[in-house]
Amino acid sequence: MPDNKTLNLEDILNHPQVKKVTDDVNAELLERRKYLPPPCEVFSHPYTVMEETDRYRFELDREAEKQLPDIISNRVQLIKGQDSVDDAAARQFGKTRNIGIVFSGGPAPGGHNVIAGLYDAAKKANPANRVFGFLVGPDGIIENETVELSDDMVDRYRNLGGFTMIKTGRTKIDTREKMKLSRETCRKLKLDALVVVGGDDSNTNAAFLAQELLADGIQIIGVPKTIDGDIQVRDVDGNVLCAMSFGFHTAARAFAGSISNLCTDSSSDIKYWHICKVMGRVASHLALEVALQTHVNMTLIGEDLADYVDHDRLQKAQKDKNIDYHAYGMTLRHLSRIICEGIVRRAAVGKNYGVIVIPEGVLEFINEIQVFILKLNTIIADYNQTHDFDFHASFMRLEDKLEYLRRLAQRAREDTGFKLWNTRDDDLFNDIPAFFQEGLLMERDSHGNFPFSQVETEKVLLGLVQDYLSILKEEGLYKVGIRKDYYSKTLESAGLDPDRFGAALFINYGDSEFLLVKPGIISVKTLDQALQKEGLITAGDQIPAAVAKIFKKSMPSFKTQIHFYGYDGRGNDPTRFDCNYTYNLGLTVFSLIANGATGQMAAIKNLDKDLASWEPIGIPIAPLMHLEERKSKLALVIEKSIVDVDSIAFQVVKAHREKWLAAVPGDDHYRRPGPIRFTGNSEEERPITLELNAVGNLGD
Ligand code: FBP
Repeated sequence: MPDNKTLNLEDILNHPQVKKVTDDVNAELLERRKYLPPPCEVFSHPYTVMEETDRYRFELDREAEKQLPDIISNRVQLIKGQDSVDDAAARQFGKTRNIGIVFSGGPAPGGHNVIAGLYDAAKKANPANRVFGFLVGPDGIIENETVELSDDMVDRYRNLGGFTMIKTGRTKIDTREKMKLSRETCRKLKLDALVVVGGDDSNTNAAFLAQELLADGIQIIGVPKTIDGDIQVRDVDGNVLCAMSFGFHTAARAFAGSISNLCTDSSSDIKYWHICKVMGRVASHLALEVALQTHVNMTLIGEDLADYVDHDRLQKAQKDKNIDYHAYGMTLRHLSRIICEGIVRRAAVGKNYGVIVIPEGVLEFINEIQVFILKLNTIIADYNQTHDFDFHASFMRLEDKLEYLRRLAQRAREDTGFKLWNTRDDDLFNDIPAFFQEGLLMERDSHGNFPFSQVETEKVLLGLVQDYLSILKEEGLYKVGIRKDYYSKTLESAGLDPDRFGAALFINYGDSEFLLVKPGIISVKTLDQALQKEGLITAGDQIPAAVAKIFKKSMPSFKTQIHFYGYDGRGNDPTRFDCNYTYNLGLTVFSLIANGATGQMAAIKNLDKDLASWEPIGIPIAPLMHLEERKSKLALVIEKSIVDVDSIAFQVVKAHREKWLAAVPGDDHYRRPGPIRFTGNSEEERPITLELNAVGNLGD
C-alpha cells in the first residue's frame, strides 16, 4: 500500500480503484442495459398480422361518433405471429417507414423500453426504418424538435427509468394552430406513424390526432402510460383488455419499499406516526397497492370515502321522519375522527406510533372540498377565456385572488342569476388555512387537471387530527396503555403494592394486559386528587415517584413525520414486470403500425398471468371516450379508471383493515416487500392488485 501522504490529488483521482467507484457507470447499470426482455410468443415469428375481433363490445358516445367519425368503428385488433405471408403483405410489413415517438405527461418507469421495443422491431423489419424522438413532449411535435434515435442512444437507456432520453412535457395539442403545426412537422419528417406514450388525456389527444391526420396517411398509436394506474380498460361485458398502465408496478413498489422501512423504524423507536402521502392524481390505486405491499396501519382510499354513509346519522334522522343528506359522503372533519380513533385504539395497547398512507387525490373524494375544486376550476377557466392575461398572471398574490373571489361573492348578492361563488362559499373559503387556500387556487395543467401533488393535503388533515387528539387527551380518552407486568414491576421495586394503587389508577386493572389510566386523571394535580381520594396519600404528600413515572408514560404525545412519495417512485428504474411489459408494448406498437392501424392503443392482455400467456392487442381509442367537464366545458376524454370498491383487491384490503391496524396487544403485521430487485427472483411477478383482481376476472 502506498503511503497516502505521498499521493497528491491527481494521483488519487487517477487511481484505478477511485476511477472505478466514481464512474457514472456502475455494475447495476450494466446489468440493466444488458437485460433483454423476453418477447411474447407472437413476436418470435418474422411477421405479425392483425386480426380484427368482434368479441369485445363498447358503448359508443354520441359525441365521439360525431367528432371521431373515421376511427369510432375501430375494433379490438389481435396480433398474431406468422412465419410467412404473401408478397404484398411482406412488402407492406417491411416497407421503409419513418416513425415518431413522443412522451406526454409525467414520467413512468418503462418508457425507454417502449422506445427500445419499437426501435428493435422497426429495425428488424427493415434496417432502413427510422425512428424519431420528439423532444420535451408534445411541444417537440408542435415545434419540430426531434432527434433521430440510434443504436447507441437506445442501448444506453434499456431497462432504465425516467423519460430522460427524449424528456417529456404536458402540452396538449388542442387548438387549430397547434394541430396545423403538428401536421406540418409530421409532413416535414415524412412520418408514416406517430406514437403517443401517455395517460388518459394524452391518449385522448392521440385519438384526435388520428382523426385529423388520417387524410395525410399518418397513423397514430397510443401507449397506456401512468404510474397512477388509472388507465384500465374493460369492454361493456367486463372483459379486461388493459389491466394496468405501465409504470404503476414500479412506482408502487418504490413507495412500498420506503414506506415499509418507515414501518420498521417506527416500530423500533415507537415514538412517531409517519404520515405518507402517495401519488396518484385522483384514483387511489397506488395507495391500495402500497397497502397490500406493506400492511401499514391505516390506508385511506378516496373512492371508499366517497361511498361513505353515516348510518347512525341516517337512523337518527329517520326516527324524526327526516332524511339527513349530510350523512352521505365523508367530510374532512369526520375523516380526521376516524384516523383519531385508530390512533387512540393503538395507543391503548401501548402503540403510540404507526404508519398512515394518504392518497394524493383524496380531496377529490371529500364532498366539501370537491365543490371548491369544481367551482374554482370554473372560475379560473371562465376568467382565462374572457381576459388577455390568465388568472394567475392577473392575480399573483393570494390576497389578490381572494379579493377577486370576494368581488364575485358580492356580484352574487347583487345579481340573483349569478351562482358561481356566493357569500357562503366565500365565508367557508376564508375559514381555511392560507396554505390550503393557495393550494386550491393553484394553476391547473393544460388539460384542466387540478394539481393535487402541489397541495399539502396531509397537512390539512393532520391539523384536524392534532386538534381532535388534543380534545381527546383533555377528556382523558387518549392514553398510552401500560403493560401490566411493567406496572407491577415498577411499583414493587419501589416497595409499593401494585394492587392497592392499581384500582385507584386504572379503569381496567385486573382484566387487561394493557392498563388504561382513568379518564379523570389527566394531570399531576388530578392524579394527586385521585390518590388522596382513595387514601393512598394524604394532602401535602409527594406522589410516589414510581406512580408518577407510570402516569407520565400513560400521557401520549402525538409526534409525526410527514413524507411525500411521488416523484422519487416515478423516476425509479423499472421492475422486471415493467421492463418486460413495456418492451412488449413497443413491439406491439410496431406490429400495429406495420399492419396499418391508427387510432388504436397498444396493450397486452393477460398481464395477470405468466408472460407465456400475454397477448398483444390494439384497443380502439375512440370507443373509450365519453363527455366530461374540463375547464368548465364538456369535452370528450377517456374515462379515468378509479378504484372499484367492489373489486377483490379493495375488498381484501378492507377485510384486513382491523388486522393491519393491529390495535391489540402483540406485533404489527407489517410486510416487507424490500427494494426493487432487478436480479434474483424473490420479488412478486406483478402488482398484487392485479393478481387479486384476476381472481374474479371473466375467463375469456
Ligand atoms: P400522468 O398522469 O401524466 O402520468 O402523471 C401522473 C402524476 O405523476 C400524478 O401522480 C401527479 O399528480 C402528477 O403527475 C404530478 O404532475 P407534475 O409532474 O406536473 O407535478
